[in-house]
Amino acid sequence: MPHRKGLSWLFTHAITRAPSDSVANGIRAVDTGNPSGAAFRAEHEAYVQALKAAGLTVDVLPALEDYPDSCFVEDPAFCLPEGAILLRPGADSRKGEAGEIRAALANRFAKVIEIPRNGHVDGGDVLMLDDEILIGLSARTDREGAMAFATLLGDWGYNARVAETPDGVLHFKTACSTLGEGVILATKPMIDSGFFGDRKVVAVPEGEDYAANVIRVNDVVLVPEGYPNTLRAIENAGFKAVVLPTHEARKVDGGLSCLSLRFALA
Ligand code: CIR
Repeated sequence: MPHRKGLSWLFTHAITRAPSDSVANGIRAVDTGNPSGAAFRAEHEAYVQALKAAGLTVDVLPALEDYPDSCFVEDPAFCLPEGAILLRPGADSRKGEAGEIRAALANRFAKVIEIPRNGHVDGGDVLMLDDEILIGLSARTDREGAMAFATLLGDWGYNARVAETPDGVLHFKTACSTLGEGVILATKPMIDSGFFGDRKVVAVPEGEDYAANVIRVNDVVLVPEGYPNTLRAIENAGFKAVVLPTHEARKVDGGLSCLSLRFALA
């Protein structure tokens, strides 16, 4: 069942949150040094400007020092045209972030609900396509949470499918993205997984796995700086790219998708 053409890439609004100084304590799998709050805020400002240039109205929420990873607003919520869903992030230090973003969602959506039942889901594990929503199981998203979320999405009329995120990948979307118009960008292990069936997939070139996390926003694809081969592959597939610095976000395993909730309001 097709949901809606452009559901996964035609947007009018975004919600973001400025990075805190406490982001220096953000969670990371491998320590490559602490991000600087000030440098991260400068990168974040460029990100917000790029979303605005792509045509979005952007709400920038104030930094939350109590939550080091709270600028990664994609993880505690999920937005659809019908309403917003507060998720249950899987990392203990991030559990309170859903409550912190509720008011900002209520400002934009008439309907804001909590994911039912138990279990955990991080928004970074949820890949929205135009005709299907994939929920990746990971260290942050367990089967109980994924099934509860899939059931809720089904009740709202969406096709949802639960998939196994390959080992060693933080979030499902760390390793794949929608480029829009039915095309996916993905790392080799994700392609080999067979999740994407016969969809058109652009492969992330060897050694550039971090660049699998991009976002298509209206006419452009936002791509992290420093991955020339992925940039070329995206452009060769016919997409217009805008390159953005993500050096500070990367130190705490963050990418371009994690930094915003994007949605279309009528
Ligand atoms: C975390 O480990 O939760 C943060 N340091 C990074 C979150 C990145 N979010 C995402 O990929 N959706």
